[in-house]
Amino acid sequence: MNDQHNFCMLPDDERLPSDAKALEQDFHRYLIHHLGRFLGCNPYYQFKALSYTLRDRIMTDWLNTWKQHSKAKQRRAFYFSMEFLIGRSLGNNLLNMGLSDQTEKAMESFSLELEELEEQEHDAGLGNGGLGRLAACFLDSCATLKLPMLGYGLRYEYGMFRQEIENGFQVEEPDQWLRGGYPWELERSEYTQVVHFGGRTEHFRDPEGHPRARWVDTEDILAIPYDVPVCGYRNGVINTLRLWKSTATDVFNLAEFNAGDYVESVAAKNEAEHITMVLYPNDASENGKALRLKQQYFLASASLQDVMRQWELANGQDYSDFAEYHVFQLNDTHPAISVAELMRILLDEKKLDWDQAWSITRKTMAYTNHTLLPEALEKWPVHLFESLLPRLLEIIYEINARFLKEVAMRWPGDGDRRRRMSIIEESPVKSVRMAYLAIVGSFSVNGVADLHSNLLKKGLFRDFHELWPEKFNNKTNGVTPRRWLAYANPPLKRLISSEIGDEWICDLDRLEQLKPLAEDPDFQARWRQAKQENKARLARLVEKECGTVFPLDSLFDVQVKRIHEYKRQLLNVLHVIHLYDRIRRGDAGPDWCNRCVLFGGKAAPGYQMAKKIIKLINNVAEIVNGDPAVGDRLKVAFLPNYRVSSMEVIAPGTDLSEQISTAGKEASGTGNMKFMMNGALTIGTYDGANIEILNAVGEENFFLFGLKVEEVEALRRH
Ligand code: 26W
Repeated sequence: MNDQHNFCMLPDDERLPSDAKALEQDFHRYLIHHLGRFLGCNPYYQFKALSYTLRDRIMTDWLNTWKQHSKAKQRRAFYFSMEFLIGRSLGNNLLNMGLSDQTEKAMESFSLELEELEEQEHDAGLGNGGLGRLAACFLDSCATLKLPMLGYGLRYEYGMFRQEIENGFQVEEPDQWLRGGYPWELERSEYTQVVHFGGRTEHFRDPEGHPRARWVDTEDILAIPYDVPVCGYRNGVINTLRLWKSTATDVFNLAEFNAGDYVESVAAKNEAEHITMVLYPNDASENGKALRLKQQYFLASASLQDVMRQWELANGQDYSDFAEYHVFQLNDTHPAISVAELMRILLDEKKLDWDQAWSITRKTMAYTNHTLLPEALEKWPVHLFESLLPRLLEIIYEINARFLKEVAMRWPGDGDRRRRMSIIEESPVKSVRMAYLAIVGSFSVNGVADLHSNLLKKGLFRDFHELWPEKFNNKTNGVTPRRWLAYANPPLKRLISSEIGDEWICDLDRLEQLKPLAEDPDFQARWRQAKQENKARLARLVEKECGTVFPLDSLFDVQVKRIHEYKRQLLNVLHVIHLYDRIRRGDAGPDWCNRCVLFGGKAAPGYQMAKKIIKLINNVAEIVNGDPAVGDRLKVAFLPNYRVSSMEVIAPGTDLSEQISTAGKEASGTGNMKFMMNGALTIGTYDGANIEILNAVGEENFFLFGLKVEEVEALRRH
């Protein structure tokens, strides 16, 4: 019944005190009375006690923000993503809540180190890489900008696998991120939704004679939401990331049950839990995997039903101006089935007619494309839709029929174009082109960097750009300065703030004010000091994880990202071999610059070439580091299990950022931005957001090399 509608905003005196003393008391109470541990217990429980202590202080703003966003006629945005690469939350939330100092003090009274407690937190690794981390950065930025954005995702039991390196090879281990309990989530089972699969459809006319459809004999799965707070930067706004967990309905097949095989009937029921069991660890494609399609529909259906529930609480069944107050941002094509699901709910459940439903859908759906790789453009075989989502397939066919009429009006008789643009690909396997469903159903389609968006308009989506040029736009990626500079790089944060104040933390353009200091010898010395501290921290991590000593006066040359042929880790390691060869043949002259080359990144489990590259890097590291003739002139290391919390240490400690993808392949990149804002120099190709970074910092601060997109295409044609 209640959805926080029945009480007004919490008054200020509802807030808990947040002085060091109060934090100490609550930490102590949680540890003893809630977790039943003594002070000298395993630091993991101290981390949990501190997290609960902080979470208590998030609740008032969280409730008030929710209340604020639930008002009638409040325009809201919803970010639908199969991936949210959150990483750790404790340090980030302390920073954004402005409680770091008093917490540090509170922990000192127990002679505990805050940083050590933060290390106890298991990364929430609910994503593969850039796309998932961008989603998390966007949520942070929307909260800081006070934008009412609600994130919808999946609460995978197992996130991105843990990467072990055994004898130089990648080995995947399950990610047990929930084993100790996730202190930040709040179960909201009162908002459970039902999601349908399978079954068949029936068509009939309703009392007013309108054609209607119903989806019957379905297997129903429950979707239970868990809310994770998203703290704005010291602004009283706590947005929400709502993650769905799948579970079996409590409906039992009595026949089976009575037959006495109770255990089997319970076991059979619980395959429903598998939908959100594991994140797909590929960042290329999962075409054809039924479970992946189930995950996508599960996310779309539970989320849209939840949005309608909230709308109806404040506005009743009146959908006439629903579109004015909602935008659904589709993070790649993974949630694109939302276009058809919104239509299904509006048609079959809210009893709207097609044109009304389609008008709402077209005004509320927006699609972000993150990749130019053809193999990442999702296509689902029609036979999968027929068995899993028959009602959705009918709707997709109708969307396509109406769309192709529009195409035929615009280009009469152009059969080839029809085939090219159809949402349904007829051969080799009859399939649904999810990117086309997303484009046809959206009012906006954006790429994630200037070059990328242009390549979409000229290439991948050329036909659609000719039909709807106004739909296409660019939104170059960004990264949150809170996590990636203010939190990750304390020495540089202090230096910057000592010169230009703190406003840059929420308004990064203010870094321009540092320009006059670029030539100031005192500032340069303090800047180098900060870099040295960060390099020492990174060197400690490398020594701990790889057993390799990185001398601090060497150049730290870093490439960390998912292993892909287009990202060209191979080119990088061939350069390392070249350097080694120069040393061996006595060509490391007086101007030689000692260099430590660091690699990191996971390979998709099935990507054999990527796994071979990891092995090669480890082999080269073994040879180079083991050769007494090399000394400190060259060191190589492959850091295992690269993840968000690794990058928080790596970016600040890097001198040279390797961004060397084949031009035209990296849609944008976001690591390039994290390195740059932490003071690394970039060596890179004219690709993705590198181009915009180059334009921003000037050629003298960017080591550009390699072919441009046009040259690559020309070379490929020979
Ligand atoms: C399993 C299917 C799948 C397919 C593609 C999962 C994930 C993807 C993503 C498109 C891969 C990805 O993360 N793309 C990256 O998105 C970043 C954020 O926009 C960009 O900065 C990177 O250039 C892009 O490779």
